[in-house]
Amino acid sequence: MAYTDHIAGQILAAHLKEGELIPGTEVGIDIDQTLTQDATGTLVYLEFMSLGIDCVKTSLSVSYVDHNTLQTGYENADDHLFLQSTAARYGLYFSRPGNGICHQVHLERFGVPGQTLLGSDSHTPTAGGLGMLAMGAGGMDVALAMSGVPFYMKVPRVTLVRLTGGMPPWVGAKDVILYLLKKLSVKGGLGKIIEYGGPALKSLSVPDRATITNMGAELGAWTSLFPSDEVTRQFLIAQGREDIWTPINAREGALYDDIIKIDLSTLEPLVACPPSPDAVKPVRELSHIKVNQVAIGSCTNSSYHDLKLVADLLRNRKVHPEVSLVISPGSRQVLSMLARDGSLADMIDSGARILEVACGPCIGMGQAPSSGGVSVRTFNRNFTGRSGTPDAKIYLAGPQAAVAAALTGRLVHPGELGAQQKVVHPKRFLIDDSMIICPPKHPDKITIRMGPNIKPLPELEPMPDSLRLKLLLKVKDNITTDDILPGGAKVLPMRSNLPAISEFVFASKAPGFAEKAKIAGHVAILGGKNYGQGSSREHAALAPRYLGVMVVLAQSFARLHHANLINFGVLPLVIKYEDYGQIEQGDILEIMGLRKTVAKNDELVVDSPIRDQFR
Ligand code: MIC
Ligand code: SF4
Repeated sequence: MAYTDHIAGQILAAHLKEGELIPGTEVGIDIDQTLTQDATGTLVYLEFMSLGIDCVKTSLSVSYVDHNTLQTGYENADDHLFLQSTAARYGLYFSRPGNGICHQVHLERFGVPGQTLLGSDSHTPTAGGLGMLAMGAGGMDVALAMSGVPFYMKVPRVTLVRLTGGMPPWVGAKDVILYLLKKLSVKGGLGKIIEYGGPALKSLSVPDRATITNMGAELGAWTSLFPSDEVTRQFLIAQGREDIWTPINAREGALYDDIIKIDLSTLEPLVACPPSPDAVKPVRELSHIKVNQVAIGSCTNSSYHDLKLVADLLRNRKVHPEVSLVISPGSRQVLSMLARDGSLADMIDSGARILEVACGPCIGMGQAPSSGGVSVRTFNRNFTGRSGTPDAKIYLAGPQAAVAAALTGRLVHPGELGAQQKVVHPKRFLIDDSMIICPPKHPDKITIRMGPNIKPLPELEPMPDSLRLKLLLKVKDNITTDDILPGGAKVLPMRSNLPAISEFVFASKAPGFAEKAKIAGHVAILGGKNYGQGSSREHAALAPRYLGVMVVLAQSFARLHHANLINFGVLPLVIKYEDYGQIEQGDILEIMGLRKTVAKNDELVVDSPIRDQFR
């Protein structure tokens, strides 16, 4: 059986530019579409400009504004203008602030089954819900893809998740992915594509599928994929885009590296406990937990279907007096439809606080919980500090359990709300693309608008052949990019200003890191397993590099961060478990003959003048 029998293999084969489809080997693939969002996008377009290309070479590229929408100073507003002008200048579509979260809008308006999508955001795999091979990447890789260069990746192994049975009441798509996270952990998808199949597929709508592929990012997988079938076709008809539908299915007898079977009828409502998306427990075991805040939205659970369900559950009920319920719809299409069918009024009447159509609290753009507060969120990440409150406890749940928490003030089984209503999928979504600006006829006449917040890319010194490094920080397993470089309303506006943002490197895990690094000269960091999990933000590689971090040693790296480290000249070195125990914070490390060894892909010797030798 060939690699090209499953869906992943079929799409990869159709886009293969270089190499052979043998798992573990490197191939170059053609990218049809790209997406960027504002928090990573400013750097992407600075990088694209430095390539000297006149116009994007992809069949479609979209620049979204959805993260940095809180305008407490001029910075974010200036960045929006820069992004709007670069989109026009280089032939991209521009989705204006207020139009929605990139992944939700892309699914609604742009995704194409069977095509490839590369996005400067780790949740780009959301479009896998449409049968699109969609992957997150560092901004530099996206800039190169926009200039027509293939995307280089190691051919992934492919896991099949075979779905059977029907979901019991109060169970939803979020519980499917939470179940998988519990089973596989945040490292379980490394080096893999997760493909879905089985007879229960037809009971999962495209938004349901997109919830699952979205949070597949938390498994560490390259991406997740659903077939393109009749369900996909119906969704595209309702979006007025049936002309781009093509069927894609795994061939009879396709062979997978492994198969996981899930009988949906055995699932129950689940919740991920702080501080990791894989710390999953049944909600019924958590009913002793009192809740202060509930946040509904994010690219995981903010479709029309999810929010209609929320509104139906809130109708004629009131939010618990000790809970603040905030709702951020995923797109303008969703919000406008909720407004028209009365759902928005049901939400408002219940006491919900309606937020802007954007990422919002998911990336700490406002709505930080109270000190030590408990927040139940329909989002995909609950890393420490990401909410903006370092000691808040964040639980991740589906919309049903989130509403139950908002109404009762506790983490309870949503069955406590009575019988579950059924939400009917719309035959036709409201289509109005007026907040998407098309590329102009004469892009060469566009002037790029660079406010004072946009600083040019720094010149970095080339990697020397030998290095003497101070190991400034030793950390444990699963260090996130939020630990390395936090998000939030205070730090995110500085994404286009490297000197300013670098002051926040490891700000909460190791206060004073930036200061110490600046005086230490060349610096190394030691991590455990899965170093750099989470976001695609290349700032988490570039800002430490700017401070002098030349080498990161770890037992293993998350894929996106590993690529970003290489792109910005930081050497990611994989070390053995035994060596991790022997290296201590404060050690001096020496590496000789670096260039030749790296070029030959050989083992590097790291010496410690005071301690033993590490390999
Ligand atoms: C996230 O969810 O962490 C983000 C913010 O969307 C990031 C991108 C970024 O850091 O700008 C991601 O997931 O890649
Ligand atoms: Fe935005 Fe949150 Fe989705 Fe990241 S995970 S794209 S911050 S909604």
